[in-house]
Amino acid sequence: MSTKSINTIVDRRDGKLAMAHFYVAFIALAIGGLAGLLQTLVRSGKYELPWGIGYYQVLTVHGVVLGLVLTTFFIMGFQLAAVSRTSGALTDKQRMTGWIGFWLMTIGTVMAAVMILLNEASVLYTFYAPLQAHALYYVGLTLVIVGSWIDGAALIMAYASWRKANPGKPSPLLTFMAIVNTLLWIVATIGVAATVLFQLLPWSLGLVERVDVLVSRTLFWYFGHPLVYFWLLPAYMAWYAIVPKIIGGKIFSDSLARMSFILFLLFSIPVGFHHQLMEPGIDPAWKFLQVILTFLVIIPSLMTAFSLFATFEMFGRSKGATGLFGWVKKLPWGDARFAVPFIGMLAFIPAGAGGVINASHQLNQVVHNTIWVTGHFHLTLATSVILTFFGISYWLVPHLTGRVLTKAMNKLAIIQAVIWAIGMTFMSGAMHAAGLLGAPRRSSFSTYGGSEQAAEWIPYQVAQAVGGSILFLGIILMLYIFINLAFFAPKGEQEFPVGEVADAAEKTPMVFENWKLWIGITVLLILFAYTIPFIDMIQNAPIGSKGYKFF
Ligand code: HAS
Ligand code: CU
Repeated sequence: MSTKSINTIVDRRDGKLAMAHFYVAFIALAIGGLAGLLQTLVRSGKYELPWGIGYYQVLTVHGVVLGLVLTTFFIMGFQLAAVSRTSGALTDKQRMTGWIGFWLMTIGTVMAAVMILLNEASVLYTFYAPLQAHALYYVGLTLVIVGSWIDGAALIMAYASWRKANPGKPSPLLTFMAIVNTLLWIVATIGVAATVLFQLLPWSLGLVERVDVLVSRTLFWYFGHPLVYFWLLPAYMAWYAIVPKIIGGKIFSDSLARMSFILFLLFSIPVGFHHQLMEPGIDPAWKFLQVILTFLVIIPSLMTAFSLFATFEMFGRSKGATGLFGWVKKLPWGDARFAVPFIGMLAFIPAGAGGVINASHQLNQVVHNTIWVTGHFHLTLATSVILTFFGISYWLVPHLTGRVLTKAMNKLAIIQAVIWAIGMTFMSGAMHAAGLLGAPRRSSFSTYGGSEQAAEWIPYQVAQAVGGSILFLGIILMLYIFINLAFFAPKGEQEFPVGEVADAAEKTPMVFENWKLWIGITVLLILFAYTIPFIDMIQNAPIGSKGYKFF
């Protein structure tokens, strides 16, 4: 028996906590979006930054603020709201824990941001050693992570009280998914916390002179790959559990959804080497193993695609659709809550295909460190994931502020997504193409001494600036809609949609909640994939590198 009442609305006090996260996220969108525009303009070769601002400083702002800050804050806010909605209001203690997490993350963000603005930390969002930032930059990022752990603790506490009150029952799907993502995040962030606390921080404080670059990069990518699934899974939460309700259909299978999330927990982490395929110092046999594991982590995404097609088709046919693709016409194209995330899904087909290319060792030799990779993550993160986050905001923000998404805003939201898709087609398309011609990533404009090959890239860089400008227009529209929904839209009740499972689906088995089993296998896989290569690195360690500051 449940001791907490489960409402169809998020408790007002939990709503405030979630909204606090969203304010930071959308401020980050404004700052990071402006930085992105400036970068594409600089790279076109037609514009120079004023007041001595450096390209790499702006690039660091862009990556940190959008890749790390916007995402973490939005995800934590969304997960808090989703757990409160599906498992009942947080207790005072849980909510207080959430606020402590929020403030720690915010203080950390401000510290890191100040250091970047002072040009003390132009080391990009991956902060690869031997580039060395000011110690406060590392402290700031550590606080963001510790804060996110405390936010995560609030979620886990809420889940535990639901389980206690409902013995023997599977937890609500959205709560379950938020918990898997939180566990994934906690296991993954241990890697980045280790390199920051034990390597980068003592080194930037001058306590040690040298840093082992390979160890640091390995710990970073142990975290860096699951990081991308930490971004993706909240989008999948919406695709699996919310979009079916919005279209008026059913979730194809609760068990399949849970299974795919568990597979992400198992296979997200032991694959970091696919970011280090071109690096010396790692035995090719271990790279090969991690590439195989990478191909295993593609399976839950293919399961997701299958399940989405099934949901859409079942719904269309129930409305009388016939033929192979007749169901496409029955989908509610005029509803931004559906159409915007759908554009994200569509983008994920080429985006995911690009990922499979990256993961293939020989093809990685062609694309690694070229701007192709930048094109890849602007399709995955900056289109599929972010358009889904925008789509979530269109109902969640008014739900939390007691307002409604008006017809006019709904229309603007669809226009926003179309603008985004056009801008990204130019920008990401040009990045992919230029990457295949060898154009490097993480680099400012250069003619490379008048080289003929570099001249070939310039038209694509101009196309990127065109795309970047269109995208910036999209950001302004998004901020306008967000401010409207948070402060000015008419008062009313906006639904928080939660899907129901199709009648024909199998009953959900309890094995999915056997955390000892899943975390056990996760740890075993990590040990299997990383122990021997890690021992190799330490036993054959070079003397290490001094820090470099090129800014
Ligand atoms: Fe990636 C580099 C491999 C997915 C993000 N990736 C990056 C970086 C980022 C990133 C940020 O193996 C750069 C990091 C840096 O700064 O260096 N990636 C993959 C693979 C996948 C993948 C195998 N990446 C993502 C996602 C990201 C993301 C998701 C963010 C959210 N990635 C790599 C590799 C590198 C890399 C290498 C290193 C490159 C290098 O050399 O540096 C897979 O997870 C992709 C699987 C996805 C699919 C698609 C399934 C499709 C679905 C949509 C269905 C659509 C429907 C609608 C139903 C197989 C689910 C259709 C309806 C109709 C009517 C048609
Ligand atoms: Cu990866």
